[in-house]
Amino acid sequence: MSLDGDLEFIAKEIDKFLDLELEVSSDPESRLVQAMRYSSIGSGKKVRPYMVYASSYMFDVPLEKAIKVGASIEMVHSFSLIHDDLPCMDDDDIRRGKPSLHIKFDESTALLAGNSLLIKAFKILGGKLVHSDPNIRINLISNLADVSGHTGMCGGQMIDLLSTTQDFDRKILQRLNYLKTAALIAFSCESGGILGGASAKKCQVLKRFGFNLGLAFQIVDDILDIEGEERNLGKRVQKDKAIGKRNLVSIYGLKAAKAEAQELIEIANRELFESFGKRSLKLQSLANFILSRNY
Ligand code: GRG
Repeated sequence: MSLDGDLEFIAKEIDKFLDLELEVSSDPESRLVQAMRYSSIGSGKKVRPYMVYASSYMFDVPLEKAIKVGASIEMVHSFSLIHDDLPCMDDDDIRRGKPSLHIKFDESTALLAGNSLLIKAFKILGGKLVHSDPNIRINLISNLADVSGHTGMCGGQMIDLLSTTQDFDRKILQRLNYLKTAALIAFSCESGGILGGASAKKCQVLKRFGFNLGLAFQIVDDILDIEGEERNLGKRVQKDKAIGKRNLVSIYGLKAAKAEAQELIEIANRELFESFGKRSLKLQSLANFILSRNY
């Protein structure tokens, strides 16, 4: 199947799974579930679940296990977008082509929906159907915690918030991208190896691929903030400059930033191919898509 077809298939499988997990009831609190569904089902590229699927494919991990892990990661990602859009963070009114959750619902519900998606992600990873070996489940849970909290995404968001008022150098901005974006992507790429019982060395190669891919992903995201179209991206553009946020693109310039993203993808794909050969082609085509994406 083509990458487009594959991506569409995985997005549908993730939506199906989330639809079952986030069941709306007649309970008085069901507005919260509706909010969780609004932000996680039926929109978004679902590239992180795709990374779980593509790395799982390399180790013959059954699809249903990859979908559960992919959905957990997507829930954490959706949480981060909901909170990122809040007025106290990036203050964005459009996300994934529709009103941000706090606009459609309200700020308090958005806060709770983000928290609940984050918590539900760990509940799913703890389930026996993810893997019969509890050590593997604990490994997945521990890794997801590391890349989501202060040692990952939240830590990166802290630097991001500070970057509007401080003149951070290239090294600190690289750390920002590493924590805020690349850590979760690295875990998504490594998770197929963990699920498939691959050696520590093989998992390390997948993780390294994911870090390079994640760093490129954020550079492309910052380039699209300058060159992209709101109707393709489904979110506001030209935001970073407007609020004086420094990032790697603003300090490198567009041309050098594009070259950097391309080099990161070339290194990532080369190293992956050297270790895994043709089995890694799905992950490699995703990497190429991330470099050339316009949404
Ligand atoms: C605990 C208050 C609190 C915050 C959570 C907000 C936050 C921590 C982290 C921000 C994470 C963030 C927004 C990172 C940027 C990563 C990024 C480039 C996201 C866009 O990902 P895509 O393009 O989006 O995959 P879709 O919509 O396709 O899923």
